[in-house]
Amino acid sequence: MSIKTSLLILSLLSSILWVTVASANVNSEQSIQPQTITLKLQNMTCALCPITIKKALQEVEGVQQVIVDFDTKTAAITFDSKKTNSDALIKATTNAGYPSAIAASNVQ
Ligand SMILES: [Cu+2]
Repeated sequence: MSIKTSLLILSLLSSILWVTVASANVNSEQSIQPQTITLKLQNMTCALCPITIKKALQEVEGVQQVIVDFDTKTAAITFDSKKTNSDALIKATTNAGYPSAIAASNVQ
């Protein structure tokens, strides 16, 4: 086998490897879709409570969207699962005076 042929084989092998790694990256990025959870909140008593809760949640890094519903006493939160998690969100509402628990989640 000539040096030229071995080099060709080597570069072919490395490009195959590169493609494999690249497609693996695409797969893992697809699995990092924004996550959404719904928290059931305690202590919501007045119209200002949702504002306080929303502020507390928005201060958590990675939180993208917060929708607090006073009637159902829930907060729907969209967040980057690489930056935060449900535990941190529950902690944020609890620290603000509103203990919460997960009511629904798309997190597997
Ligand atoms: Cu209130």
